[in-house]
Amino acid sequence: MLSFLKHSSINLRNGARSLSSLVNLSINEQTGIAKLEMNNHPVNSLGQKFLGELLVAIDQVKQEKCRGMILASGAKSTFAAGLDLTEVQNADPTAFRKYWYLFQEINFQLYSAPFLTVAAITGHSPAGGCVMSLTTDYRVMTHNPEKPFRIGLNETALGLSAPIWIQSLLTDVIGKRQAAQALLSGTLFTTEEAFKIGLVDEMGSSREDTLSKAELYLNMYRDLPIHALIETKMINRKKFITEFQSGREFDILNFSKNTLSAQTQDAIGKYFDSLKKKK
Ligand code: CO8
Repeated sequence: MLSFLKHSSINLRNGARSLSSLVNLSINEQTGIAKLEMNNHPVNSLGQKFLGELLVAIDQVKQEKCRGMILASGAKSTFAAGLDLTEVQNADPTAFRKYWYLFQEINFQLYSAPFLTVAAITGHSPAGGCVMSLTTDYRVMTHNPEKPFRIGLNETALGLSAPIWIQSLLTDVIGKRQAAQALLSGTLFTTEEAFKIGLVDEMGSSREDTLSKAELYLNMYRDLPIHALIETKMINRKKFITEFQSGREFDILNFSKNTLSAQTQDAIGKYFDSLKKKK
């Protein structure tokens, strides 16, 4: 067994109660709704330090026994840009396994959260950003007709293949046939397209409207007993969680091996260069 899985080398609490500048957590005492805002500017790339801080924040939402949480972004036009490619390029195998463990963990904690969750997707949400939004109970995405935001799993363009648990997250939301096609083509859907196929549940006309709709969704359940909601959600998610846990170690080894292969590293390098050349 991988040693960090056995001994959990990542101490979530670590004595920290105050949050960093990368993560802003506010809790409305009256409604019991937390808003976790990601502020790793410019694009909320999901680097290891940032993921660690998000985990501390989610743990705090649990400790405070919140009813619901909005996962939001403080970035101008991106929800989250996926893994930090500077930490994926030429990574050391041991370090990358820990990185992938952290990425699994953030998604696992969101998916199995003992509170309701909504993603307020106020900008682009490619790759790992899309994965994170898929773990929540509901997705609202800003419709920006002039310059449409996009969401999807574009990993084939980077030479990456989607692990089974990520494929399952997508399949559960948009159906098997549609998910298979989207994964093969690596399509990044506009908000309107994503809404049409059910990848997002609702569209917001602006950042404010998106956040307000996210809150309205959580408030819909205000008068229902939270224990019944959470138990229902857990029953619904149990099969996925069991399969995820039993395949977790294999996924770390396999995804790390594939990602660090010369072929994939080459594709990631070219993709990252093309991002920089865009300017
Ligand atoms: N990692 C590191 N740096 C990044 C990343 C990233 N993922 N994304 C963008 N940046 C950097 C850019 O290089 C740029 O840096 P600089 O200013 O120094 O040149 C800066 O952030 C701003 O980026 P843009 O100018 O591109 O900003 P835009 O607002 O024009 O576009 C986007 C924002 C749409 C988010 C765009 O940056 C983008 O497409 N980024 C890449 C997204 C991506 O493809 N990520 C893949 C990561 S791999 C991953 O998440 C694997 C998930 C799990 C596997 C699932 C299998 C299915």
